[in-house]
Amino acid sequence: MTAVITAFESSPDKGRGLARDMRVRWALEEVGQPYDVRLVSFAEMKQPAHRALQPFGQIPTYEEGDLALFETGAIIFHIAERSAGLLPGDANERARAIMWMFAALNTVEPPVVELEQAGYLAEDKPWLEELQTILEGRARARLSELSNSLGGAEWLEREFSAGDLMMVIVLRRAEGTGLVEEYPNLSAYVARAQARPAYRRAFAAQLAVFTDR
Ligand code: GTB
Repeated sequence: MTAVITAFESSPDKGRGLARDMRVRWALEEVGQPYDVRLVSFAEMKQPAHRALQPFGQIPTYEEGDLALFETGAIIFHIAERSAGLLPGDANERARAIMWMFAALNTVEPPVVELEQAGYLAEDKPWLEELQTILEGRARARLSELSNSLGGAEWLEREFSAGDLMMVIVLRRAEGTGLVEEYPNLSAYVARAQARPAYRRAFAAQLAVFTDR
């Protein structure tokens, strides 16, 4: 049964691969699992039919046979658990790869997204600049800690895993802030992941949604 994911019919990022279907596409490409995509408009995402799949009215969703999932962490964990390529076979190494998935989602992504969102949620507020300085400091602290942890290694653990996939996607969300570039090992880490054939196929597929119309 071919999995079906949902993605923006018209992504605000214009195909830069920043919307969250990109991470699911990438995971599917890494394990070689074919998938179909159902594009949804903003209006459709808020309709009962889509909310039955995703209670918060968001993309992406994942459907496969009787199974319907939302939340990219859960979707990628599900994909990674069932096929080789994203989680190590050794139980302890597997646990650490999963730990990095959570670290990406719970520890690194929130300050990165808060910084990004301040710009438009508070764009007309006189205290915006002050807030941005605070949020930038918080995001920088996390990236600095991540940079120290990665050091000169190629990946977060011995081999590439779903933890790296999630972390790289989160770091890409900081694009345009210049923060990742402050840490050459993080920049190189992102570039290394982006050079993976699976990443390139996923990126091309989501870009085609934008360019093919
Ligand atoms: N925690 C959920 C998950 O990981 O699955 C979050 C899902 C989510 O945030 N989905 C967003 C969405 O559907 C799209 S990806 N938003 C519509 C809504 O909430 O009404 C977030 C996103 C959107 C656009 C850009 N961009 O243009 O750069 C980047 C990221």
